[in-house]
Amino acid sequence: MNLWPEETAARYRASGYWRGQTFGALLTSLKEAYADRTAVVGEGQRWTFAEVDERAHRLAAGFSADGIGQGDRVVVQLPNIPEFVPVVFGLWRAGAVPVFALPAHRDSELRHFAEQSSAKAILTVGGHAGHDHAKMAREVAQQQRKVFVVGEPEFAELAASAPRELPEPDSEGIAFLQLSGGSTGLPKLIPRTHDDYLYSVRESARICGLKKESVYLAALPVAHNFPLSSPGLLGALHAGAATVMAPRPDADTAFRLIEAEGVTISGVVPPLAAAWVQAAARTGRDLSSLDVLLVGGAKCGRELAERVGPALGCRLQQVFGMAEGLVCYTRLDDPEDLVLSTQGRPISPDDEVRVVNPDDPLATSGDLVEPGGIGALLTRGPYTIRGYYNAAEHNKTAFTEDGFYRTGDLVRQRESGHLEVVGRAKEQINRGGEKVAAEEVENHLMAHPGVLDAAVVAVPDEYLGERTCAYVVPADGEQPSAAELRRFVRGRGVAAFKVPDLVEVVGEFPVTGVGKTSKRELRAALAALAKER
Ligand code: J2J
Repeated sequence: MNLWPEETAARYRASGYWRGQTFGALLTSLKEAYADRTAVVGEGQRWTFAEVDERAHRLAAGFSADGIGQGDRVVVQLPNIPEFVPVVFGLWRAGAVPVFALPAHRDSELRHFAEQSSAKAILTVGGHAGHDHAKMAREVAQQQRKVFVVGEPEFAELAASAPRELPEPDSEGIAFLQLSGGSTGLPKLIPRTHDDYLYSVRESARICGLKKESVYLAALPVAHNFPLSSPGLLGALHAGAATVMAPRPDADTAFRLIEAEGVTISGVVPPLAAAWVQAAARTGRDLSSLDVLLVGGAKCGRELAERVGPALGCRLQQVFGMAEGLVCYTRLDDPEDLVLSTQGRPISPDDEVRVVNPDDPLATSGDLVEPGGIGALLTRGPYTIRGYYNAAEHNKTAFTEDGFYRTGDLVRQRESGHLEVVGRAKEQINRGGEKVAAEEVENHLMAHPGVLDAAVVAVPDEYLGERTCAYVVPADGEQPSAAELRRFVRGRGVAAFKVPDLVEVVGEFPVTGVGKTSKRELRAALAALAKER
């Protein structure tokens, strides 16, 4: 595993970024400071910091008695329910390492996370949004891994365990594994430490103006890096503020909760922001408590940016972040033009940003473009990883030799340091904030006996920004239909957002001169063609 070089780590400690605190210890100090204040609300529950703390202590003891201890990975697949909080802190206190799956993930993905992390257990709910998660987890776990199901009697028993002292994990060790959006075959796991993540959480809470009176609405699935930490659930907890768990992110649900709970801040992806903006015009709900709306995960165009504030009666804060680390925010006191037309500037004065030659996928930190020019974004800093988990081969190209992460984003940097995201060099489709790796979907398509070759590209979409289009060349004598291929991909057990929106079955790839040499060039040519249509 690549962590930071010791010299760099020493500098991050000396600068006060890394403070030697674990998440378990953080919760203890939050309980002391905010005992009777509400920490989390949802599903008819309302738990104070003291209650969350006690539940997390009991769960930690229960996990530990069940053989989950220091360094053990546990795949966590939970929707936005209050239990998310004590469960995750309980795992942290037991020394375990949550692997954060999204509720949308299906068996092939869950299996991949479990295998890739050598997980000892999978923790999930019975059912959610019409899907039997417990059944899926048991099928994936087989006899090799434990399965914990929130809501089942065995879990209730575990959650009632008598609290006991457990050894503190190392704050510079891995706290959890996040998922990468991915651009190659399968999502990579991102190792985040207590120290590095807590730094980003602490600063995010400050930059987004969170205080103990704030109320954060978790609209997006809370295991994702954005609603988890930008400033998200953890930022809210850190500030002593309450988090309201929205079961769904639609405007009706969100507006009902904003009114009922006096929500002051939330974070959404651009298509959701657009839906909220539209719905605000005809809602009967009182949204006056809402002060800040963060928009990010995909580019928020200027037109949408201009509408957010007036429509929702709040301030817009753009956020450009990644589970690998770097998070940029427009600041609440930034001039309007920067807020509307950039995706913000980095959290830390020690976030190093390099804008390099966009034509060379292996450009190094020295290959700078002229100031203000468009280039590929490289970054390293006190909360950006130096390598994916168990991925030595991939790490050779995903990072430069001097430890910069190749984000795959094309940006332009203003003199103020603010970044404008202008495009992408990675083989990924950003479907309204949900990331789809082209190669992953191509591999699923090519598993179909009627498919010779496939290339998945982004096509512009009015609502989502981008949708996926799969160009498919059939095998000799075969003619699979688009519907059959979409059904096939779905049947492989993948998140619904990865099923190609459009499938074009073609005799050969409709571009000449490319295709046999590099899939990258082929995708670029197909994407250009799809855009013209
Ligand atoms: C353009 N592209 C953006 C933006 C992310 C906060 C917010 C988002 C994420 C996230 C996150 C973008 N404009 N405003 O982790 O803490 C694209 C970029 C980036 C990739 C990362 C957070 N905000 N993106 O989206 O790991 O391409 O994190 O590299 O899912 O999303 O995706 P992810």
